[in-house]
Amino acid sequence: MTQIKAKTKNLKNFSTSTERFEGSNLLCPGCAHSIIVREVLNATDDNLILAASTGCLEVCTAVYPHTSWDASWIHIGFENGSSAVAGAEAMHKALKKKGRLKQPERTPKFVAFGGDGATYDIGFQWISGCFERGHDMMYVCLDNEVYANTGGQRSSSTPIGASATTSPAGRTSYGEKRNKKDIMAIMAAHGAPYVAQVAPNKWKDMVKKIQTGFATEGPVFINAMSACTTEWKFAPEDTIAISDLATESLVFPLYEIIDGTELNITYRPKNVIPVRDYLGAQGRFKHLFSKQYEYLIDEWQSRVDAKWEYLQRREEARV
Ligand SMILES: Cc1ncc(C[n+]2csc(CCOP(=O)(O)OP(=O)(O)O)c2C)c(N)n1
Ligand code: SF4
Repeated sequence: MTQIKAKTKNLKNFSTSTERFEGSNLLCPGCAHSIIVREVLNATDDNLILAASTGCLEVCTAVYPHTSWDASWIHIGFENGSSAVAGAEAMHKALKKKGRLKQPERTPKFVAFGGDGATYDIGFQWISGCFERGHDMMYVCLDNEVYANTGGQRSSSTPIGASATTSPAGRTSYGEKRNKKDIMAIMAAHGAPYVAQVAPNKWKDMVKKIQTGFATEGPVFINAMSACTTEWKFAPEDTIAISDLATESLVFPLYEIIDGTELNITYRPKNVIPVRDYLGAQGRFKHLFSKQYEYLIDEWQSRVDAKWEYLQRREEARV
């Protein structure tokens, strides 16, 4: 598990990088998936071997005979983008050992993308297997907290109180009943050399983490908050504003975990804003502002405060 200090690309290098996610796509205007993917791919000049699980990203960027991907790219099942990339990585290693590569010194970066449905739920056992076997790859979860592509069903990433099509809010329900699964803790528990949470509004933080991930030997997990204009119900032009509300309220804290233990908080808002502001900006939480369900907003705040306290203690304790 070798960690190499990453050389951070600056904005100028970044803006002049060859685009490998380009042209048109059918993602909704304002979809954060495309911003994240572009930032991930631009973070390296190395060759790329990519996979995408079924979901908005795959469906909207590879409508035969068109493609937005100017790199080696595969879509296989909803559940196993991770194993496709792990297979390519293993094959590359084997061919190198046999001396059958034309440019053995040029090892590509292996990256799999999946939504939270593909990651937290349906593809989880494949991802876990890849991490247990220690493949040299990066897995990026585009976490929009819902199965967006099939109509907005709840996933185990959907936060409590959100209205989703299979957990709708109404007179007898405040929407999703369970707390979001802590995928960061789960992936870190695999002993992965690098696990990090990123958000597209914090561009520098994100690129630094992606570059650290690319410079790390072994499996890397990135959980990327991906605001979804359609299912979170906000105006397409507000994607970055909503992302700002998420990171400034600490609903979506930015941190990394090295070798399964060392936790570093990478962004501390100067003025932490109330969780209420984040919830109030999205239609999926609209019902929480009714008399009947308002108590949940305080519960939300307490949960976010407790998690922040926990992260700070973990960071301080270095365990
Ligand atoms: C094994 C399997 N089950 C269900 C589906 C149907 N399906 C296609 S995309 C999708 C939802 C994808 O959700 P997510 O992974 O969260 O990505 P998003 O679309 O939100 O980006 C589902 C359920 C499928 N293709 N394969
Ligand atoms: S439904 Fe959401 S995740 Fe899917 S393309 Fe639209 S904004 Fe993006």
